Amino acid sequence: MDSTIRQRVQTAADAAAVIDMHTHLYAPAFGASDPRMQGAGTPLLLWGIDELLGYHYFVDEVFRAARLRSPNDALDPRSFWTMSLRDRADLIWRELFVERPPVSEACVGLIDILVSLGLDPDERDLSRYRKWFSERDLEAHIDEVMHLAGVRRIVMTNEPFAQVERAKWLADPRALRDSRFAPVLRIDPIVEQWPEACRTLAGWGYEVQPDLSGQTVSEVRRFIDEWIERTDPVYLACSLSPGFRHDSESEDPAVRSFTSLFDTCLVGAARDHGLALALMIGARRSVHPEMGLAGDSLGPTDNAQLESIAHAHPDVTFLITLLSRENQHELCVTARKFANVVPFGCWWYLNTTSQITEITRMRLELLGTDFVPQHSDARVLEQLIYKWRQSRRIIAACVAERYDASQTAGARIDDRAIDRDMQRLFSANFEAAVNRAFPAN
Ligand code: HDL
Ligand code: ZN
Repeated sequence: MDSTIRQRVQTAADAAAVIDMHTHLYAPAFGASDPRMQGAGTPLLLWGIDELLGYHYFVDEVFRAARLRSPNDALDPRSFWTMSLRDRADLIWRELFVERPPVSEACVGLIDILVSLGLDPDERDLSRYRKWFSERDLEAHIDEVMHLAGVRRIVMTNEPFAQVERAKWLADPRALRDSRFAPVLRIDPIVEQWPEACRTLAGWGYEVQPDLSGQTVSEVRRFIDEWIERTDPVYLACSLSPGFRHDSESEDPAVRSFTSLFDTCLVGAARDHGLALALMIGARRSVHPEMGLAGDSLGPTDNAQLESIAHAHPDVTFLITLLSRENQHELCVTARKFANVVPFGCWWYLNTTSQITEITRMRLELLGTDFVPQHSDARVLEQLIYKWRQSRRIIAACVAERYDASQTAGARIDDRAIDRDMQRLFSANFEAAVNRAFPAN
């Protein structure tokens, strides 16, 4: 490959500010963890070394490392979760970073974060890191992390069914506004756990019945409308299990219920409010419940269901990310068939060097640059740094390969075109998909 094209693309990618369209980060007004007082309250914005090491990706990995190191006194989830966050962080640091070189994506990512923040990554224990974070001013720290990551807007995941967050929105929604963050209304329970969601909504005063009788559908829609009004989301979102079925004619009443709620309430609200609907499909929740957030797995979904939705609602934009590697090529083909399907991100277990490379190459070959290549899914603030450095590097390399093929065929590619493509991939395609501009702060 022409090395200058590779460098020209990397330079343009590094200069392209990112709108990170899916994270689990929150504006500090929602309540932030405090590195000086771990475990206090129920913070929504997580940051600092203990929260970074407490990330559920490391929980998976420390259980495996401990079991293979000493099979007879393997970690037990019950005792693990009785440990304080600091003790869990100490254990994870020792097992995954001191006893062995960091190798996994999450481990290498943490090293990248420490070095980017000017810290020595070879500490035997966490005391120096804890002291450094305890002396940080959070507001300035957020700005520095966003600058290091090249992120100009952090899109949140706001969950009205989550008690702590619900209380914050009901108290004073205006106090939660922060120009660095954008809200999203995430309403999985309505379509993933309807019986429980029905009980919760009834408790909040909505006239809803498990069998959708009476005013149920209009009342669910009222709930969604009220929360759209309250939060002003940039899109609606829900996660769907891999086995979901979209079929209003199904013999299965559960499928008919799902389809009715989905079409009338979620898609109906998206259409009426001019919002895109993000569908995150493929998570099999709590296959190992004792592991908490680390207990979720995945499964392949039936792409025909997604095509049924896209065909039934051509006037609604669907932002789609699938969790199974096996579904990625099908998603590209579905997106070719339905322009209202916008693939996004290399989600969760796909957010690795090998998978980001494979998926981005596939998308560029089949979709050109008409997709949103990545989101961070960051749960702890400083993760933005490594997740975006890695993704920018890989996405730029994949785009440079396509430019190289294009130039070899005879096309001429100038720097303005490269800059424009990088802007589209890292922000403008998302703005177009949600039909909303995000002015620079
Ligand atoms: O459902 C989701 O949005 C997933 O991203 C889960 O939050 C998952 O736990 C996660 O953090 N993946 O990276
Ligand atoms: Zn997520």
